[in-house]
Amino acid sequence: MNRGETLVVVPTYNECENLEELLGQIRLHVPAADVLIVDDGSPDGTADAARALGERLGGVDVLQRGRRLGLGSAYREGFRRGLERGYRRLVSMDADLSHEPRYLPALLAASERADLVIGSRYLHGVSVVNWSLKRLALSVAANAYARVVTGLPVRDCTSGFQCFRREVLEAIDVARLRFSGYAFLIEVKYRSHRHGFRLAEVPIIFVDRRFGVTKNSIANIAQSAWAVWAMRLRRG
Ligand SMILES: Nc1nc2c(ncn2[C@@H]2O[C@H](COP(=O)(O)OP(=O)(O)OP(=O)(O)O)[C@@H](O)[C@H]2O)c(=O)[nH]1
Ligand SMILES: [Mg+2]
Repeated sequence: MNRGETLVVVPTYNECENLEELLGQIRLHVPAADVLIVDDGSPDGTADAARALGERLGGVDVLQRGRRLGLGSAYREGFRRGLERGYRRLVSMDADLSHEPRYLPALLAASERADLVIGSRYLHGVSVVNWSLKRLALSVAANAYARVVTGLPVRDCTSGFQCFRREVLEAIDVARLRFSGYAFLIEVKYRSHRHGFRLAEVPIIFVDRRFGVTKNSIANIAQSAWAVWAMRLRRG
């Protein structure tokens, strides 16, 4: 992989405690990849920490926004910047190390044969560590529901660990995606599939966050429940 070819986009809100390990591991496993942190004015100083680590490691850019605008919006802006700068592959991943950077080489390798590669928790049974039974049941049920409603041929419809070829993001017109949270993650996959792109999954072991607090909410899940119907009925 050449420098300037792959950009890893990481949305952050109060992820200061996870940044050093995250950026160090990305550098270790995919030394040529650049990173874009999209921070929404985290009160814990995530953006400053990212800049300081970036000076040490190189290849780390910070897109700082004034206030919390949501995961979907962070990805829309991050992807737009990545496309403007000419990257051929754009990766989405969480900052809390649930998406371990050691899987990045497998994601990138699979993207030689697929247009959108998904790091999947549900490819071979369930590979999630440290979730309560309740949370696991909710995620499995939400995935089954999303799969049935949208007809998406993937096991993990809500995964945020993905590698897009730039053509996919150009074709689905990222700026026009409407949803946020989990619904956004389903929407990018759905629209990619509807455009006829090849989707592939690679297995990952998803580990619950050790540091920091969740930004997930019941409202996010509830919004996604109707959003999948909106996607299907719009047939976009
Ligand atoms: N820029 C930005 N990032 C966000 C926002 N909400 C969440 N994130 C980031 O999106 C990623 C996923 O959020 P998480 O809180 O880990 O969501 P989750 O994985 O469903 O839940 P837990 O891991 O249990 O906390 C993390 O890197 C967050 O910091 C937001 O409004 N703006
Ligand atoms: Mg998380």
